[in-house]
Amino acid sequence: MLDQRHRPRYHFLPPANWMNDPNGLIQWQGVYHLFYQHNPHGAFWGTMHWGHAASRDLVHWEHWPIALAPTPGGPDADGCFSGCAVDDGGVPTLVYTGVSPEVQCLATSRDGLRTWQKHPANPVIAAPPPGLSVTGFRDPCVWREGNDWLMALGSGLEGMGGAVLLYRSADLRHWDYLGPLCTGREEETGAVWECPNFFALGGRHALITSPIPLRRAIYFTGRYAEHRFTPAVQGTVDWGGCYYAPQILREAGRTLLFGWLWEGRSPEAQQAAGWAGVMSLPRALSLTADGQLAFAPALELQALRREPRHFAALDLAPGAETMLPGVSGDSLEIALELDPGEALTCGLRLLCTPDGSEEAGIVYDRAGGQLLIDRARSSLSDGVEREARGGPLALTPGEALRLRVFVDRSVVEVFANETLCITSRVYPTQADAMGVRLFAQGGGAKAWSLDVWQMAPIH
Ligand code: DQQ
Repeated sequence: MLDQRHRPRYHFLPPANWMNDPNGLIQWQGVYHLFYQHNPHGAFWGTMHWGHAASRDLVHWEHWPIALAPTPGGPDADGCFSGCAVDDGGVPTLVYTGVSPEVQCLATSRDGLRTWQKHPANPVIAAPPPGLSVTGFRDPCVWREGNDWLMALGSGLEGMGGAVLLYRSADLRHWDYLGPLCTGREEETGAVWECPNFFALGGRHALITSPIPLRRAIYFTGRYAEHRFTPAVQGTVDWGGCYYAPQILREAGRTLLFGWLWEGRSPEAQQAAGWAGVMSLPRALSLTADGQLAFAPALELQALRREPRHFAALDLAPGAETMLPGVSGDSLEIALELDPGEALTCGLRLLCTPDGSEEAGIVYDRAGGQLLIDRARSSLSDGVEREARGGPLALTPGEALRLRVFVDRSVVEVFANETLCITSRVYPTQADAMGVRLFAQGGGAKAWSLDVWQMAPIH
């Protein structure tokens, strides 16, 4: 029943049915735990549960029993929405949103995160602050600050814009509202800020949130003092049009980010496939000198590399397509260092049929100062997304285009020159849509180095 043609082989996804946001990411006694919004009843959004998986290496995941299910008659009767996990003095604790209405709830585990007991006095926050007219009240992000627990809650203020509300508690069970941590203007950054993550990074603070209706995750970096966050820099976490509601995983010396990759095909096709939604690869976050977020695929992913192929100093003639002999596949990692030279556009084509009737392009567009995934010919099916997606990338003179590209059947994740990520979905129809080519147009370019690996499956 599960459509194998487009089902990723080294990205995490549940055995079947629907997945959306990553939830409750935590490392516990050497094991990574990944929870996720899950509908066990079908490949469509509804009856939100928390699915659960665990990993020792961030790459291979074992499916664990569902962690949270709606309790009939309870404050989460209509769904266990997104939230986080914390270590409450040795007790694993989930903090999540119950609906409807949106209220905040707790659950704890006494058997090593396997089963979860809901706090009898749920909800622990039963209503928005009096006098505040909110457009959302969900997705708690909780952290320790001195002797306090602090909670950032995704919200929006009627007629104003997205907001993160800040609460404080001594015991995770009784919460006081401190005020807005940060607010946005609706015309700039949307009406409701879903799934906030607030954390220290590189001597500053960062807020990552997913605003309605932007359909992408954005970030701010700036200063945090006296329970207020003042953004100085704003950016986009991923420009590919399918990456949403990411959550951080904090560990000693490293902050990782996982995001939900939604489908680019119709609800009917998703249900026919029997699954919908993929988890992004984990990416490590850092801060550039000018306050932007920088992204790098987690080092652990290198464990999946097989059959290395290396090419050096390939001259790309204008208008020519450079085939890579012996390179093909739909589960690949590609690392490319490309000097755009005189080319107007240059880059890679992936998932190419030999006759070129299907292919997806990763295109550097010099005049436009952008990097795009060109999906116009990525599928002969007209029932799937095929519009181009991309973001700004202005290379300075002499600067090479540096790409890490992860192809996994219907997922393409692109990391470019540290600060730009483009993750998109593609659905080729032909069995031989497996080729990789390089190209340059309007002038010559040079690939200084190109490495390609087959990626081992994790399922
Ligand atoms: N998904 C959850 C909400 C969250 C949204 C519900 C973001 O908690 O705001 O499935 O994708």
